[in-house]
Amino acid sequence: MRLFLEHTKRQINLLDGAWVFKCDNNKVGEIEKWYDSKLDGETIIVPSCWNNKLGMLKYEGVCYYQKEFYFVGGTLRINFGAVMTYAKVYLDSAYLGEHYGGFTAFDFIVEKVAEGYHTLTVMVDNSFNEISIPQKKVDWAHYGGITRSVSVELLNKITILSNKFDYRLTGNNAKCSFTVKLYNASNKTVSDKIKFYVNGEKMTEIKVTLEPNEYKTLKTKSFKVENVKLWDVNKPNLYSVSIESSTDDLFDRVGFRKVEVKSKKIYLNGKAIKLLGVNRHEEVGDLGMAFPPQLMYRDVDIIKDLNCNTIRGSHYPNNPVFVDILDEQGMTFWSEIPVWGCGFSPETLADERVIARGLKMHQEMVEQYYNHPSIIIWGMHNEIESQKEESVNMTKTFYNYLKENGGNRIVTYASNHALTDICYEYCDIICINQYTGWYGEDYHSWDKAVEDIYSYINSLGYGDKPVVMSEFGAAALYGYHTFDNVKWTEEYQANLLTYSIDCFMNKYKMSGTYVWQFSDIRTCEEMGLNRAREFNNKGIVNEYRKPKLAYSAVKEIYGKINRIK
Ligand code: ADA
Repeated sequence: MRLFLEHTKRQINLLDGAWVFKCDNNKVGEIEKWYDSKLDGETIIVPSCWNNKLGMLKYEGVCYYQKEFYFVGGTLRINFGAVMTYAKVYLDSAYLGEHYGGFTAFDFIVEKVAEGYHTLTVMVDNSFNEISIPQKKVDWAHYGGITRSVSVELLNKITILSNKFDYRLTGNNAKCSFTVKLYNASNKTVSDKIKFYVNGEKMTEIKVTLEPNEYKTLKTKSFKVENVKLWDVNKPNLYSVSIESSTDDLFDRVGFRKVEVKSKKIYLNGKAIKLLGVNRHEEVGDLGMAFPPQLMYRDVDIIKDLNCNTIRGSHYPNNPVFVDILDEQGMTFWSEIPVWGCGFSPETLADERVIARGLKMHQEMVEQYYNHPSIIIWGMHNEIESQKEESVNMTKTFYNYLKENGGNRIVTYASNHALTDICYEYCDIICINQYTGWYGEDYHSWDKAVEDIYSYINSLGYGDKPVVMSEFGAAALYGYHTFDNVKWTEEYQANLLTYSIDCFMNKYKMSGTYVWQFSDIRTCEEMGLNRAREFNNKGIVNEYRKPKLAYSAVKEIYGKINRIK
């Protein structure tokens, strides 16, 4: 699902709604071939997390999902928005394939499907092992299920499977090209003319001939779009781009903008920008990570009211609908993959299988989110042991891939080893997670801590890289107040955040801050007892978006910084 129609010619059947669901506690589903017959289960609504079924809050393991649908016959494409975390998919008992990774879309194309009723069965597994990404120790709840939309499509002759739109700006003139992946869905050779449009105006066309069921990736010759209106913070100028064959089309939206990093600063469209943001998990109350689109709008409204110009999608690719909203609201975004922190041992970080899996997640993220103008930062990983040799290969591999393939974006990672990190070579901006005043000393010692950070960075010769505080904050229990400045109160959190942001932005003129975090989120037992309610309580709103005192404190200081800029 997107905020606009991606296809007008293609016949699409959304399979959201009631599915049959059965928990496979004893892992007998594969042996008993549950995908081979009608699943004898209960009803679940897709998309959702199975954790909000009573009794399943902490379920980790396998469940089966099944749905019957009618298909007119021909070449079928099945799309999954996201399944947490591992999926094996069957159509009418035939195995179609698998996908690992809970936060990106995947699809299967099946040729020569007969007209009539068909059964789709999905085995979903959210358990962990030594090469899981993330690992079991992670600071969010272990959700499972089909968490984003599912659809089936009829593909007809030459279809357009994907579109990557590239441009290079000189002033307000853009030199552009499309790279498209085409597929011939018929069992005959087909010739066709593929037409490419920007805002409805035809820019170029290509004649193609594809053999039966052939895939082909094509890049158009470049063309100019003159006097473009740039996409910017609060100026979300979007252009519609589309590709058309005789039998299919594909629509997307792009924005023209330029991100640069030079002499300690981040520039958007030639102007230095201070990133004022929050970290946000795509998680809400009892619904977990199957986040309803209307509430996405509400979150963005709240975050705009907070005077932010950026959001970090901690710690995984967010629903494309959310990123569409940011595109059309002029809010910048940091998108990352769930290689999260202390769950990964140094050996795991060096494990080629983990690096390959992480790289695949980056590839999927780049392919699926490439055209979004709001994404100005790719995040490689978060709080890994980047002070240890074992992290270097992973960081370098991810960095090289993203620099080469990620488009005009900043590439970085969030380090919690500010004074010992050995990977700063592989990032465009240095991003620090540090909780002075919460886990560590008094927050009044931030000034010294920041000076130490700068002197370490300078000593390595990276003094020219902008520095951003990608996480800092304190927990506060919603509604817990005091006359004294003590931990867990709303007052303490508000005071700590005001002091910290003032120190980072006003005193040390850093390039940005991302408060940890926007809302309280459910977490897991592995995080231990300092997670009261088994929640990460560092939200400046609670899990139902009720504001804590810190909300108005951050709003005030971000508002003032915005005004002086
Ligand atoms: C880390 C981590 C967050 C969260 C935070 C905290 O910085 O990246 O996901 O766990 O710590 O609350 O301690």
